[in-house]
Amino acid sequence: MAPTSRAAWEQAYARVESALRSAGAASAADLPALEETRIRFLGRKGELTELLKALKDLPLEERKALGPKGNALKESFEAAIASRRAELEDAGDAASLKNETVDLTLPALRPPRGRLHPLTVTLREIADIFHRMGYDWAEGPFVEDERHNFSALNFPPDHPARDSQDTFYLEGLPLLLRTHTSTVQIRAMEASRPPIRVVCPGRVFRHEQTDVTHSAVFHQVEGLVVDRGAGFSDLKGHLQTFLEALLGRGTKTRFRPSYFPFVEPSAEVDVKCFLCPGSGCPACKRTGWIEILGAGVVHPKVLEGVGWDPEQWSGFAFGIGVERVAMLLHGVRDLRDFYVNDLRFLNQFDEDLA
Ligand code: 2NL
Repeated sequence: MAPTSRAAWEQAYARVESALRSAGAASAADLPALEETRIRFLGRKGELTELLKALKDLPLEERKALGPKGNALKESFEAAIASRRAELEDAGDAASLKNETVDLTLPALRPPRGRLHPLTVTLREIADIFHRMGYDWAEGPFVEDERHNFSALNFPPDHPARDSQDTFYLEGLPLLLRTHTSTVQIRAMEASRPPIRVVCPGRVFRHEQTDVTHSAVFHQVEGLVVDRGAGFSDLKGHLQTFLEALLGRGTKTRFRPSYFPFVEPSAEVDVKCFLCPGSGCPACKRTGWIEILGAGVVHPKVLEGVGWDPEQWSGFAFGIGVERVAMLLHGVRDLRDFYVNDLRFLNQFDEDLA
């Protein structure tokens, strides 16, 4: 029943105030209980709401006297609700943070990590061995002139390697893509004076069809030593040292006569097959020997061509195919696997490159 007199309203006020005190906004156990209490008193039909509504039925003078009292009660209740709500919300945040703690003892996620291409690793491995043997490292341009690629290396003007069947020429220019890194050794000689001991690693280009052992783009490490009295026995010693460092101590080698226009005498070097016990396998084509590089004593014409006196200076040189070495070291059967960047292939080199 809505109170219609001042005394009745004050009685109702006392009841509501006492109920508020015993309901204890400040002691609500959780947010739903707090909301229930709020609605009980301040909902549309709440006890405090009704008390305030009842003011309108009182005479103006009494309304003026009692209104502030009712409003003060409402405001203090609202303040109590708000402060308890803040308390409960903070406690909730703390509890959920507790569930989100980080276990610092868990192993870390391993971030995906890039690594070097197997050809890069092989090229560096080869060049590093020569570096330890006192060789410098030199690089040069892919685009070359005929002189550095052919003439300075004693290729006669009608040599078939000069043909556009075998060499990529730049359209309308007297330039080509180098077919070996000997060009860099010519440049190194032109730029300095003897003695010299240098390796020239890099990419080379030949106009040929791609198959399991050939590619139009491949990589070489060439080496050159020029010194007083340097000759074939020094070549044999350096290559034996290199091949034992690359393939293991006691590696057996064999030098067979060969021909390259820029060296004389000239040889192809084989190593005892390390994949079969000498009985013959596909890698050694059933011969028990694997061809690994070409080499020879620098032709006097090559020294003369760069203005070095072949009466005073002599030297030796060699050329190593990086793809061929990488295939032998890792048992890769198809050279094209190196160029397609198939991760199923590349990931197999994980351990080597760790
Ligand atoms: C091969 C053969 C060879 C050379 C490269 C060379 C460089 C100069 C002078 C003389 Cl500047 N020679 N390089 C010599 C012999 C063989 O490579 O079959 N490489 C895969």
